[in-house]
Amino acid sequence: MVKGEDGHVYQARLKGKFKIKEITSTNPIAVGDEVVFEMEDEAENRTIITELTPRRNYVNRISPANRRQHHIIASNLDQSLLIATIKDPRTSVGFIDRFLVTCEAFHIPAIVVFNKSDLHEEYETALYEDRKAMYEKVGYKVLLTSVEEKEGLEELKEVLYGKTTLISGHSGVGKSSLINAILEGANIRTMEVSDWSGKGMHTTTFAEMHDMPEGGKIIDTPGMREFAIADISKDELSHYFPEMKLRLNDCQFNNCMHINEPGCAIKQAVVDGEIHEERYVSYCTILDSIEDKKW
Ligand SMILES: Nc1nc2c(ncn2[C@@H]2O[C@H](COP(=O)(O)OP(=O)(O)OP(=O)(O)O)[C@@H](O)[C@H]2O)c(=O)[nH]1
Ligand SMILES: [Mg+2]
Ligand SMILES: [Zn+2]
Repeated sequence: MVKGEDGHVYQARLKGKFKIKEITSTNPIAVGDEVVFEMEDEAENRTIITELTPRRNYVNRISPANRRQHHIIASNLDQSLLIATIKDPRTSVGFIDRFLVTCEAFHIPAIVVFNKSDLHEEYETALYEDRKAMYEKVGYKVLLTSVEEKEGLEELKEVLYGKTTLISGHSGVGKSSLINAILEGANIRTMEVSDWSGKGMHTTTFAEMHDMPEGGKIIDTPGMREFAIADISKDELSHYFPEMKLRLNDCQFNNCMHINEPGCAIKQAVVDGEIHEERYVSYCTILDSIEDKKW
């Protein structure tokens, strides 16, 4: 679907050449792309996309279907919001960090939103406070919301106002519910409460951009089970952890990978409690997962 400058929504298909041109991506056109299109069949509201305007930026990941290709999640973004939950489902720090690293690499400001605060009891509240402190310390904005109890929605609205925002996260964290709560009358399909099994079901099946009446665009996406980082090499990874980036010059070796080199300022900062251990574990896990193509 494309939206014209006239505000109308049209059915669109790609001109043949698009399908072969960009073979490294599973989707030649992503939500957020700006395109040129021509009317193909006015009566049936069908158009043809003839040109893709160069992307200002985008977020991608390794395609879950084909590890040799990447999948463009969305393009031309001002910011991205990761919707996480402490409970039902649980979002791991590893998942959050892989998403944040990707946003850093593409220079897209990221915000972490913890939804379903109404489910928090003592244990979850403590865990949330810990996560919040951990991410705020490295410079990320953290919000707490509940669609159920209408908590934090005004603050969320303020963050979204006037910007193009990607909303991502696991399936079932409440991405579509949050967007519905913010856009009166949006009526996006969400999971029936009775259907909630905690696993394997996706209610949103394709990415869709919604206009905010006050200005701004929100992109709802299908839940991701995994987030595998694409296009980042081992030696640049630490640059995408803000708390590591600012200490890189303090390592004894300028090619330090911060694993077992002597005089490593990063490991020292972990020992001193200045870098959160869980963030360092994420770094090591991601480093391990990157296949270096250089040799
Ligand atoms: N308790 C509670 N439940 C919520 C909250 N927000 C959403 N839910 C419920 O969580 C379930 C999943 O919500 P969705 O909005 O469909 O989740 P989604 O992230 O869009 O999921 P996908 O489209 O599959 O990626 C639904 O049953 C919602 O009613 C919340 O703040 N508190
Ligand atoms: Mg959804
Ligand atoms: Zn080091």
